[in-house]
Amino acid sequence: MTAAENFPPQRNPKVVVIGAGMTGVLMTIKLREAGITDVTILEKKDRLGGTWRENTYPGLACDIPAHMYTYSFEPNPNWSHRFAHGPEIQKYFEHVGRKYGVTDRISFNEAVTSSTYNDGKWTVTTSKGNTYIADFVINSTGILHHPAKPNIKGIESFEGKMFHTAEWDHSVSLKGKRVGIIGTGSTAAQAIPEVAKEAGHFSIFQRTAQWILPLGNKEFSEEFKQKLRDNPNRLRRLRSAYVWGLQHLMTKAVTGHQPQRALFSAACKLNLRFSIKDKVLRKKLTPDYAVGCKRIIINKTFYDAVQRDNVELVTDGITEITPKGIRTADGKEHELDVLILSTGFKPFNFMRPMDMRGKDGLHIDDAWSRKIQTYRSLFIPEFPNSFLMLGPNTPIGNYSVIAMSEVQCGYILKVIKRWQRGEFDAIEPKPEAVKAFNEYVKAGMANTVWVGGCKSWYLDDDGDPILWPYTWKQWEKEMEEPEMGDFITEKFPTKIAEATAA
Ligand code: N01
Repeated sequence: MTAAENFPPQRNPKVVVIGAGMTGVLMTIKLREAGITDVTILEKKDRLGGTWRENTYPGLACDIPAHMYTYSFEPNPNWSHRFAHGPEIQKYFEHVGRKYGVTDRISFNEAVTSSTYNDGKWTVTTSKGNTYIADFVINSTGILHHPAKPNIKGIESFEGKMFHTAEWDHSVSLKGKRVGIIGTGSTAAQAIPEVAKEAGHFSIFQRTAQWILPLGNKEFSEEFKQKLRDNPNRLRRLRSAYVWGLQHLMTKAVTGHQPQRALFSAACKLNLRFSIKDKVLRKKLTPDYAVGCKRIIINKTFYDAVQRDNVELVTDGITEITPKGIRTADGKEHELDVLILSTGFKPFNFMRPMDMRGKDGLHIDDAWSRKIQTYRSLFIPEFPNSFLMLGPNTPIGNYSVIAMSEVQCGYILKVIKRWQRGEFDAIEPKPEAVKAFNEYVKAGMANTVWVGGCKSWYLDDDGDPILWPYTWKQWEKEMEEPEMGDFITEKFPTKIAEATAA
């Protein structure tokens, strides 16, 4: 550690954290641990938890092993299953929020309406009519929170009940009803087995088949949990084993490492071959793209569900939605009482529709009108002192977003620490650094499986994946220390005087 690093911080920045999901809670804890006390955390809803608060569909679970899907500083020996269910994860975040004194500091039901930058300061306004002035804004607004509803002819004419999986209507009973679901992605694969148990007749409208890795959701015994409680080393080892598995198998499989790719490919293909006996059904369920191109679905109940007597897999394209149901390309009308849209999310919205303006009034929609690009996922060019947690090219392919947020959090704190020392008042990436970063990311994409012949939410309009194309280790290493040569920094004399006077 250098002498400068030992020097006590001289300025206490005002920080606004937007969103109290997994990343916002984490960021608030870490800012406060770093001695940064002037932190405002704004949450549009009445509870923390983000995606785990929003999504309540039956079967909701996390496909990352629970002992790894935890903050590194708050391990949990009490997980009930290998892949924790949604309500249990929500409870975990609520527990962390209380334990670390975050919950009481969150301003709930306060949505940010605008954030505007001017000379080293952000002015943030909210739905409650409040205005906050901040030195830094941390956008912890999540990735998949804007449901994408399909633009299918006649959708507004449907006379039954219709809802998106992220807006599940629990007042609607499915018991004995004619239910339809559009989509067969990660969400649908979890919801379908549960809906199939309830529905009278269940039609699954599949546009594209998915590869499925058959990992069962083991329930942990009380005895096992007690052993983990009694022995924190055992809990650490379990977590490390999952970390190793995901880093060396899963993330390598999707980023161009052939042995791992072959392993996952074989596992998914054998799963399909041995789970589906009927050749016609198997053909319908066979994807025509490489394993991993779309997010690999981890599931052991989907194939059983599609083979139930009350379930029909419809692969003829949807031509329209009628008042009574769905019409497919073969002319058949599938009559439905309830239509579930499991049609995914708009992944490129990030913090929008917030009215966000950077230097010289530049609107975020204009900054990103041609292409969404950042520097190191966190910095939006011309939006100084603003960070975007889990931004584009964060390595999201089948890895824990908590681990990603922790790395990004460490990086942000290092930048803020330099501000505290008075090295600058404003920081943004140089245009050439943004260009170089995006070229570097793009260069790695050719080796990945995401460009393996499928359409997915991983790809932007140019067909460029928004993921990280290299290994997790490489990302972690590159995120260790901000490369200050990549930034434009500014000082504002009046601001320094103000801070010193304070
Ligand atoms: O959404 P998706 P998701 N007509 O975009 C279909 C995370 N997640 O909510 O493949 C007909 O993957 C679409 O068809 P196609 C995870 O990161 C995590 O399932 O485009 N069909 C597809 O089948 C995941 O990747 C967990 O041809 C239409 C489906 O709808 C992400 O969320 C659990 C259509 C959308 O699939 C999104 O998953 C759940 C149309 N007009 C989710 N429009 C964890 O366990 C769309 N489709 C951590």
